[in-house]
Amino acid sequence: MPLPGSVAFPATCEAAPEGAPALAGGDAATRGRGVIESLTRPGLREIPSTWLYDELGSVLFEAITLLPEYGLTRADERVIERAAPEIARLMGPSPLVVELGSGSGKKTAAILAASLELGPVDYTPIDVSASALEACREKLAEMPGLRVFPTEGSYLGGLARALAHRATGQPVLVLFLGSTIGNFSRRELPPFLRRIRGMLRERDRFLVGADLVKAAATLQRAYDDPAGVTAAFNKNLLAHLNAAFDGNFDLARFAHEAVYNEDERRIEMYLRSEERQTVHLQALDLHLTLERGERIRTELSHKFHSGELDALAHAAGFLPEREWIDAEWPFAECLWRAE
Ligand code: AVI
Repeated sequence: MPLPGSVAFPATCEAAPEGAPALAGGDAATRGRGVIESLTRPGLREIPSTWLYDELGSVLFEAITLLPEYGLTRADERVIERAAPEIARLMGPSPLVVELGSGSGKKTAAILAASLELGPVDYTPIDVSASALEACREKLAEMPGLRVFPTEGSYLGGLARALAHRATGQPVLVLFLGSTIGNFSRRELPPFLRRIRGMLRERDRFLVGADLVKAAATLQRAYDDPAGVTAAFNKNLLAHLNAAFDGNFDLARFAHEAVYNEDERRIEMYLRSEERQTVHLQALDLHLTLERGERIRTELSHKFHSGELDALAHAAGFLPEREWIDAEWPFAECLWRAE
């Protein structure tokens, strides 16, 4: 990322939630099996959304965050800026801040700066992208009193490694920003949150950013922008598969589709086959015949109600402590305390 900066790989390893981003690295064979299983699933062809993020995919995602139609990232940044002093105060001096899917660490600077007013801070950005971590380290290198420990890998594996280095009594703040929680299926999100909680100690905190429900037309434009950046981001997933598995997906024969599913309160992204075609992924020994109009689902992006977020916190063993909402683009930053 997310990626969100760069979100990572995938739905098939470590906990394997359907449609979930960045849970794990995983070896090539495991990743390949995941692709075969999801692409050939009867009734719903799917490719885990983590395949959206290779080097170009991460750059395209960064471009999405600048689109006038995609208000999410700017809302996230605004709320964090506003909430940072209070979060720092609640955490107290010298915390360990761990960020899941840090990307370039742009949003986090406000929290770190507020915390540094109270004393030194340890910061562990976790991301699957080495280049994003390097950018993050460079960006934050100038902050006096900040020690940065970039960790390449999955969310949960990276968090376990970061926590192994916490000093005695050091308070921990885990950040999960940018509404990456929305990219998990509703079924798989609660166990993921419980696993995070299980790794924390009482009074540690978890800051979660979540995009809220808003007008369907607004969401539709955000995920199907007129400049076609999201379409390029979506189609690049096929190029990523081609490169990984010696495939021959022809991107020109697919169309980007983003639909807001009101019942499920989520954007669903698809790639629609524009004609009947057979695709070959040689390294997987997979021949795939797609009918004209047949769709492959590539991402879910859930939108939340604020009460629903509180329920998720309680179910995972957290106490919702504070919530900040952006006035311009409904987006919530939730601070949950482990209890
Ligand atoms: C990373 N994630 C929170 C983004 C979202 O809004 O669900 C990914 C994205 N997909 C299309 N546009 C942005």
